Amino acid sequence: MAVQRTFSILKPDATERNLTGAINALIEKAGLRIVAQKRIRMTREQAETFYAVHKERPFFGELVDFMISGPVVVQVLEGENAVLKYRDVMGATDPSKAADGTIRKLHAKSIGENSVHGSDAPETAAIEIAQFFSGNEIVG
Ligand code: RTP
Ligand code: MG
Repeated sequence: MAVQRTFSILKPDATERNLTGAINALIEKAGLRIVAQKRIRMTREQAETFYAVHKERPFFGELVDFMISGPVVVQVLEGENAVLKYRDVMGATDPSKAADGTIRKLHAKSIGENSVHGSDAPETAAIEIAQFFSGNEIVG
């Protein structure tokens, strides 16, 4: 399996509780390398574009409001099988269903305020990375 990249967001509920270091430690312990990282405040337009796939879902408005409610940390993670590996480290969307030791089991507040985002496929990872980083900001 070749080295792969995935896109990650530490969501506002994580920055609000000062959990970015604790979450980064879990990411690094899993063998993923943080090859780009910045703390930003997403605009409404950025959040709506990012989650456009969910725009017909009942939780879309709430999700966008949450994602712009505070700072987020956007990241590029690199490693073997990074997309699926990070999904495993994150745990299930609903923290009550997440496996022990996962980021969401340990830290998520609810199905909506669930601390992290990770790309669901290599193709979406490439699109999401390009939305937030230029090539020279990623140092592998
Ligand atoms: P993500 O995209 O953030 O990595 O999370 P995911 O793949 O595990 O979940 P997805 O189905 O893509 O949903 C995106 C985000 O929408 C919020 N959500 N709220 N209230 C609800 O029922 C509900 N369902 C989803 C979560 O913040 C979820 O991560
Ligand atoms: Mg998703």
